[in-house]
Amino acid sequence: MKWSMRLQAALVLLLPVFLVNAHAASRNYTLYISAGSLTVNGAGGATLNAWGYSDTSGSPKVPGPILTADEGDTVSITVINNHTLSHNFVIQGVTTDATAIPAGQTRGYSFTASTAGTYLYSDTLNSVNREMGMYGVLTVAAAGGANQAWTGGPAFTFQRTWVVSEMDKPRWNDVAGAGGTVNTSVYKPNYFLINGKGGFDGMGDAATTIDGTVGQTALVRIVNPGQFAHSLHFHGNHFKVLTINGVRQSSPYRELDVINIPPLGTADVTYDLNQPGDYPMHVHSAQMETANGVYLNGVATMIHMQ
Ligand SMILES: [Cu+2]
Repeated sequence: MKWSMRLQAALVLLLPVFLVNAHAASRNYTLYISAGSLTVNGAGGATLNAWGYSDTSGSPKVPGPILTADEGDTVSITVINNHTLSHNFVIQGVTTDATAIPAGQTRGYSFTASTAGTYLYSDTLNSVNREMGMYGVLTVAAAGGANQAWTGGPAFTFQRTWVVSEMDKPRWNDVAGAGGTVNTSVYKPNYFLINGKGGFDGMGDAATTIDGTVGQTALVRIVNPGQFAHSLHFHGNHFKVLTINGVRQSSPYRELDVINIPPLGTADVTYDLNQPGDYPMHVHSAQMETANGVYLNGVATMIHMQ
């Protein structure tokens, strides 16, 4: 092959890469707000009244679906309120329109995903709406979808998103679900969730567990839409703290084995898979390892290294 032909072939191969990077995509999402239920299985488990966002009409998801975009993408989100109460939709640090969406109404949101990171979306009208399950996560990847925490930032092999939260079934979910008025001065949550799951469900959930081979790095995006702080303890290895509440930390990154995420807080950490074995990740509060006071349940997952 002549050099000119080789050059031409190389250019043809490279062209799509440049096109992908040069042209940000448009992302369109539709979220439906509805009332339904959330079942926590296992010891002390129960079915709770819940409200939430979903990508399908019918029943809520707790948490809502993970919305994704790459840095530079244009994102359009349509929120359809199929519930009997007003709600809203705010992506913390990204959107500012907190207008209530009345029952039966629809509202649109549009923005450019300008900064890679992890963002909480929720209903900000009142704490009851959020407690009932109205929250989820937007993840913005590095430009072009690169496996980097941000463009040019620390690299990872795969990622997980952990949403940690709590619910007070007798005082909040039962009351709000029955159309009553919650006395918000008393909050004694008795259900503790990771990605809407408790105990063995969270420990066995493929979308939640860190599962890979030695030498890989997991990016873990942690979001707390709850009203209690959650202290997450990783066994097996320390992790590096890359961001706290969207603020990028500087290298060398702090290495910890416990991270405390306050209400409405977020953090991105990387976890290097360094030794074969199976290790837990749980919260360092005994109460949060229960469901309705019964052990073992609550916020937990597993780290599997091969
Ligand atoms: Cu521990």
